[in-house]
Amino acid sequence: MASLTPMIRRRSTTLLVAALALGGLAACGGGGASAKKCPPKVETKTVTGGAITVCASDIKFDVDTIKAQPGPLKVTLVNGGAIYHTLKIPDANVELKTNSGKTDSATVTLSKGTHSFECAVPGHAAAGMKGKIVVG
Ligand SMILES: [Cu+2]
Repeated sequence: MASLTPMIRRRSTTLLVAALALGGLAACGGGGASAKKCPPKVETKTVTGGAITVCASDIKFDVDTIKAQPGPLKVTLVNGGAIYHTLKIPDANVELKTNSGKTDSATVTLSKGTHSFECAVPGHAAAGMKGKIVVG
C-alpha cells in the first residue's frame, strides 16, 4: 500500500489549503469591532427611502453614480479602509469626514440635475474617489 501514500498526502494538503481559505474568508466577513469592509463597487445605486450609504476604501468609493429623487437625502459615509477619507458634495456645501472604521452622515437637499461628489483628501479624487449624484 506504499503507492497510496503520495495521494493521501496530496489530499491532506488540499484540505489544509481549503481550510485556510475558509478561515480567511470568515475573518474578512466576521465584522470585528473595527473591521468594516466595503461591498464590491457598483456602477449605480438607486436611492430608496431617502437615504444612501457610500462606502470608502483605499482608494475608491463603492459607487460611481447615485440616482436620487428630489427632496431630502440622507447621505452616510462609511469608511471601510485604513486611512482617512471624506465625501464632499460641493453643490450642497457638505463634507462628510471619516477615519478608518467610522461613519458620518448628513442630510442634503439637491436640485434636479447632476451633482458631483468626491473625496477631498489631496490626490484621492484624481485616483478615482469621485462620482455623481443624479437627481430627477
Ligand atoms: Cu479618500
